[in-house]
Amino acid sequence: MAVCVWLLLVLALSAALDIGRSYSNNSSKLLAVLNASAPASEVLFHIDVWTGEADMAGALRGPAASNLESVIRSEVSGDWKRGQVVLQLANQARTPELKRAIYTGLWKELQQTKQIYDPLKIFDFYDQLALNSDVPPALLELVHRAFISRSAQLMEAPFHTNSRTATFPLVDSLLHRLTFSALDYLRDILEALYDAVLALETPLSVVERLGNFTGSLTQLALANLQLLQREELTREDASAEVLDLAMQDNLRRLLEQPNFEQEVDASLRQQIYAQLPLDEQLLYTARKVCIRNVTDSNAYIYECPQTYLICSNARDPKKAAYYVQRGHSLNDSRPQFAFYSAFWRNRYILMEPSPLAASNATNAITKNVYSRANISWWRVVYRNGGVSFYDAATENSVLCGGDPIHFDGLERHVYTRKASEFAAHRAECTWSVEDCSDAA
Ligand SMILES: *[C@@H]1O[C@H](CO)[C@@H](O)[C@H](O)[C@H]1NC(C)=O
Ligand SMILES: *[C@@H]1O[C@H](CO)[C@@H](O)[C@H](O)[C@H]1NC(C)=O
Ligand SMILES: *[C@@H]1O[C@H](CO)[C@@H](O)[C@H](O)[C@H]1NC(C)=O
Ligand SMILES: *[C@@H]1O[C@H](CO)[C@@H](O)[C@H](O)[C@H]1NC(C)=O
Ligand SMILES: *[C@@H]1O[C@H](CO)[C@@H](O)[C@H](O)[C@H]1NC(C)=O
Ligand SMILES: *[C@@H]1O[C@H](CO)[C@@H](O)[C@H](O)[C@H]1NC(C)=O
Ligand SMILES: *[C@@H]1O[C@H](CO)[C@@H](O)[C@H](O)[C@H]1NC(C)=O
Ligand SMILES: CC(=O)N[C@H]1CO[C@H](CO)[C@@H](O)[C@@H]1O
Repeated sequence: MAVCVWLLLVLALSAALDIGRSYSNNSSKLLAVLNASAPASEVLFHIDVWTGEADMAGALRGPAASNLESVIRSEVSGDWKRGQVVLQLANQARTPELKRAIYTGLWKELQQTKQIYDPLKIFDFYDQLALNSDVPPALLELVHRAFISRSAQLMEAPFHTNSRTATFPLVDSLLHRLTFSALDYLRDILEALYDAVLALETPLSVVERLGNFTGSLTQLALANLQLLQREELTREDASAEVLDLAMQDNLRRLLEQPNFEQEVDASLRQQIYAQLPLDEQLLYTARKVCIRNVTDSNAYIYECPQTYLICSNARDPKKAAYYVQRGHSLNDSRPQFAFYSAFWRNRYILMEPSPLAASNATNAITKNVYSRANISWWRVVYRNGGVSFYDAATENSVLCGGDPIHFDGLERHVYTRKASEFAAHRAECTWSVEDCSDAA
């Protein structure tokens, strides 16, 4: 893009320009130009910002001609901070044309400094520029693009390391700075970032590295969702399942943050939940759920026919629907859930402590799951094909059912096993969650 602008500027500047208050510099060449005392003195500026022909043209015109570009150059003199002064000085320019010429010349000069590699510097400049009137939209766009691409470049670094413990303070501070800005900036940066890293690294590695990013919960939510939408990740191939699991790990780590619900807005949260397996999703989104046997669609858990124990019973949404209460463990903030039924006189599914869980006994069960008025928290673990429920207090017991040996007539009791024996009793201890929000 070669913009060659000849400006014949008549600077009709009044003698008294009210400057010098906001910056204490009185030896500014630019200021001297802008402060030209003679009213209607003609100052010829040749600006050829993109091709750098200015100097030559200026030289041809002789030393008498003022060359805005070289004035700005001497003003900036390789120091990014001096750009601030020029920005302020630009406000003193009497004509919009001159202002625009100064902004454009300034950007050209700033690009010569080493600081141009620092996206935060560009961002600050962009912010300040955007506050001014008369900035050419094309220039703003250019600075914006420079900011986006430098940011993306910086953020690439963590994706090209094998270490999962390396830290990237510059990336952290960039993300921190971005928390004060519209999410659109981050969206643009992520797009450029993923273009680059997905060309060089495997999708799995990109997902894993993103899992180690530190940023605000909203930023991380956005970054994961945006990565999920990439075509590179939706390809069906052998690694698809591994990739899904890694992605779900990332999302779960976000859900485990106690502030997730307060910090991340509802629409973003819904998009995150939607990426989880259905059983898991419902625990976050449904008002009421039913819990049933994965393979037997006529075995739902609720109060037994004759006792206050919990049984596997025939399908009956009215009886099986439990309100989901969501909480976070005090220990480590991970999500935990309680199941409460209005139908069963406002009782919860409660597990009493099991002495078995701490003992040496193997292959033993405890019937310690009741319908009780006290709240009882469960930790839910998601595994292929279903979910498992552990007592949140100790995580030493897991909810199981379905073995007729432990039934008692009409009472098809559920029971708990030692958590360490889950693998040996997978089918007995894996459940399915259904949406029963509409159950009366
Ligand atoms: C410029 O500023 C310095 C110190 O701030 C002062 O001593 C000097 O007189 C000033 N010069 C003019 C021309 O105002
Ligand atoms: C600006 O113009 C005024 C009046 O002509 C003059 O006194 C002052 O020294 C000028 N300042 C600069 C920095 O040239
Ligand atoms: C990076 O992620 C992995 C996998 O979740 C985790 O084990 C590791 O602790 C994380 N490293 C840091 C520095 O957070
Ligand atoms: C549990 O096992 C340990 C060693 O395996 C043994 O020393 C201990 O006596 C056992 N406790 C019970 C209650 O059987
Ligand atoms: C139920 O909660 C009440 C009040 O918090 C408490 O006093 C009681 O011991 C609890 N009962 C059980 C079985 O945990
Ligand atoms: C929670 O913390 C307490 C006290 O530090 C500890 O005894 C208990 O085992 C922890 N529970 C879990 C599930 O980690
Ligand atoms: C589900 O039903 C099957 C078949 O009856 C049984 O083997 C299994 O233990 C049951 N699982 C649960 C969690 O109830
Ligand atoms: C902040 C700044 O640029 N100050 C300069 C103002 O001009 C004096 C000379 O008058 C310089 O020495 C300062 O560096």
